[in-house]
Amino acid sequence: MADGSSFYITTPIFYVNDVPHIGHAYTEVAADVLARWHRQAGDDTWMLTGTDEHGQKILRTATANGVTPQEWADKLVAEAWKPLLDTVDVANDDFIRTTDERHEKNVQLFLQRLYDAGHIYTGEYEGYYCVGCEEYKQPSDLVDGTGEYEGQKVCAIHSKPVELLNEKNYFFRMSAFAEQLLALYEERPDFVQPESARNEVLSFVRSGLDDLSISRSTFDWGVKVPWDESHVVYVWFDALLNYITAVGYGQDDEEFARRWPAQHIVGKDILRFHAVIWPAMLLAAGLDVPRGVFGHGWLLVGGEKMSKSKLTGIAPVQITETFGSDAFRYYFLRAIAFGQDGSFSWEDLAARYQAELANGFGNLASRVVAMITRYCDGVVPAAGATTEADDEIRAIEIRATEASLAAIERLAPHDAIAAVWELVDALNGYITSEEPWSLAKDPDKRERLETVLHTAFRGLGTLGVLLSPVLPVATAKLWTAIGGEGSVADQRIDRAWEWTGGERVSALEALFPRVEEKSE
Ligand code: ME8
Repeated sequence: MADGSSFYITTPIFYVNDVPHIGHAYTEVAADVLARWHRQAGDDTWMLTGTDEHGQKILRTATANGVTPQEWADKLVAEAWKPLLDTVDVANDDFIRTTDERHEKNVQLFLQRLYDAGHIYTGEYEGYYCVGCEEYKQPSDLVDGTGEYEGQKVCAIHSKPVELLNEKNYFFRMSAFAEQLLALYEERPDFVQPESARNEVLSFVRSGLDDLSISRSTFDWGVKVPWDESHVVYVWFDALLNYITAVGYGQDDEEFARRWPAQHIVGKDILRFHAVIWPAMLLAAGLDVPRGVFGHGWLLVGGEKMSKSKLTGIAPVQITETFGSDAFRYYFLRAIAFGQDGSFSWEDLAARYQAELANGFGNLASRVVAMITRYCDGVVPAAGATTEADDEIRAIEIRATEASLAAIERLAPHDAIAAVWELVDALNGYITSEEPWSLAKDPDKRERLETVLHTAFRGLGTLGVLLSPVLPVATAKLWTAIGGEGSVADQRIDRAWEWTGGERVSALEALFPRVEEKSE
């Protein structure tokens, strides 16, 4: 990090069968915060997100709504999935749709190459298929249904019955890559994170890999198999390829070499696709495997995964219209250790908003700007002789900068935010104990007052830079008020503590206003 090296990060591409809920927004925000941090550290950063539009699930939804799958996908992308990015302030560099020509044509190219190299054969398969997961299930993946599905076996994730399918399909000889995959997990212990995800993948591959059915012939909503147009490509095989078709695979070798391989951020529900099937596909094609696969936890409702199909989804705007997008971003990344499950609660969100954002960071910013306005006519004072307390603030600025970068490097945004919050708390404590309002009453203490305000002001600027990836809206307002140059999002985060500041402050509205006032 911080040496201009390439950093390519992706989210899953989301099914357009329905509108997004806060679980999808959580993935977007996590990837975006990591991308923004890397971008501000000077890395050649690229963030990709997008939509998964083929397959039976989308076809059925479109048919049930009386439109073609393409019409359905166009509508959902325009009305729901692209707007989600604005709702939670995601600064993605690209958005890929699996119906893009750049994608479809290079899925065919990839498949043809695998076919020509002998990795694909014709076979027959019978098994239980979950349309929700778009995946054949093993009997061990199924559980007993309840309620209307009493007496039937259902998918453990979707709680809906599976369908017995028997098809003559094309198969990818995935089993041939089991040894290479195990060697990869061994050689690169960070390839699959967190540890629990790595263990799950290891035991899955150790128990033996089957070949993978990669085409379907009972419906035609998908990319055509190039040598047999009566088949379409299996939706997952198609979807995984987005990560390379979006960065020039098959059409721009220079771009592809510049970006690939990627760090994938996915929910733990789709870990096997990313940590087993996808690297096997890449190995077969002679391409580099991903930089890594991180499986984050689920947002739970009543102890179960929040889901569209179970109608437990909360729309992201329900949160952002009251608390703002910064609070959404902060809350989910701070409250949930990345990699673990978390339960959302309005009480917890409101409490953290008030204590940490409004009283912690927002109030600090207002106080410092107000005191410089009041005691120094808005002109940032120079520092005089420093004390141990001032030096301690400087030491914490350095620590917060370094510790947060190190946390981002190990994909731990919750630790990065906690490291920065040490500075928020230290600055609040510093102001409380230095009491600038008392110093201001005594003309003999003018130099000390100016040193304290200078130190607090510099600390605030450092905080603005460090928090810009998480709180882009609030830090942009702060940056203007403290006379920072350019845009805060363009400031080098690895040098945040070196910030020497603007010359004047200007009015600063409350960064995190009281929620009651806003909703009135
Ligand atoms: O699986 N908590 O798409 P999808 C946290 N198209 N994250 C959640 C979540 C929850 N309750 N619910 C969903 C697909 N997610 C495929 C992916 S990639 C080549 C193809 C997030 O629309 C999480 O990131 O079902 C999960 O992996 C993703 O949404 C699944 O989205």
